[in-house]
Amino acid sequence: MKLKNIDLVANRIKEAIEREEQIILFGDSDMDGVSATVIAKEAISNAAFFLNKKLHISAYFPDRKKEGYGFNENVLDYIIKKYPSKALVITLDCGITNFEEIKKARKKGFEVIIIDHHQPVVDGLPEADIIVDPKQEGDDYPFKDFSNAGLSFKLAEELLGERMPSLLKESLLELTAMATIADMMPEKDENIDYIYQGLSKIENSQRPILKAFFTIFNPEEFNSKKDIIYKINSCFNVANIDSDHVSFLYYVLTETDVEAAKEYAKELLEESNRRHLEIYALFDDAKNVIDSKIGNRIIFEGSPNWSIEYLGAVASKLTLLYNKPVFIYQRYDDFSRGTVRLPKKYDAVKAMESCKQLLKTFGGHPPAAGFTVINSNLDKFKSALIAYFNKVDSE
Ligand SMILES: [Mn+2]
Repeated sequence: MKLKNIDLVANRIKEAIEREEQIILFGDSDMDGVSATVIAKEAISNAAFFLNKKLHISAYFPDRKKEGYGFNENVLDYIIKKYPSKALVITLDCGITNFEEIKKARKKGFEVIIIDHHQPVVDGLPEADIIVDPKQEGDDYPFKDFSNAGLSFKLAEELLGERMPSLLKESLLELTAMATIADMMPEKDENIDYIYQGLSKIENSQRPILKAFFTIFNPEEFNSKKDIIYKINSCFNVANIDSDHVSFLYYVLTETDVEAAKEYAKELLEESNRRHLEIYALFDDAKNVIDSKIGNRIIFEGSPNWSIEYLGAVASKLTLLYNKPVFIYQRYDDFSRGTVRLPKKYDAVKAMESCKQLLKTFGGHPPAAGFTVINSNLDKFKSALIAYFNKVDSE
């Protein structure tokens, strides 16, 4: 059994390679999105090598701080300008909720493939040419909880089959394992295999940046190999995107020079330590505010000073501490951008769907999601959420 449409995507990519068409990968800018993009890029490059064709491929990412999540209008305009003669666009770890942008891309003559593991919204699917999403209607594949890197690995298998070189397979599985852990996907079924296989020899990785981290860290300071992976993932948790929409993490993961990779590893570790201090400071600040209103049904707080960059990590810690739904946001002049973490029994996507008319954008997974809301709707949004959670609890 196969994921719905994965064979169609592989065939379309092979055709694009044969015809030497321009392929554009568009990944989300977190560890899973970038890993999914790197895996797709390396698998497609290999397929082109077997077909003895010159490959035209490039990869872009959204600037989460400036543009928000996903395949946004800004980046689309950039692509339209840069590729006037059109291309095959493949979105990874995003796209399934980008109705307008995908419509526009196709109107401009681009072909669009979505490979996304996020939950489609109830209204249906965007008008893409091909969609792979295990959570879409009609996908009977029994396992649903792949990371997007896992979906890219499935694509690699479909593209290369028996011809996938074993070293490439090992290397792609390492990224799949790390992204599965980073995206907090449930460790069951195929995810267990990916993690087991991916981590089994990761300390001797062929990927210079991974090897570099294992050289820097003293294994005695960690309880397990998995703890080292958590640490490396926290170092990879940088969303720096340059003005050409290329992600720093993408450079890092694809760096082939061993010395350059060592420098990257040191730089990332320093940056990660600095970020941890920021997260603790913000967490303390949020805790003070929340403790002054301890009877509240949900945690719904924001501030102009709470950087969206750190809010995901802070929200996770707050949910653990208070065991309540957490909606925290950075407030800008006209709108606020926030992050959501919920205790296990709730679903963030459903919660926001219940009042989506108040929101500019929202998306994510049941336990973790994000939103953008006009400031004049903040109070209404909060009331609607409280009503939603009261209703769910009474059912
Ligand atoms: Mn993801």
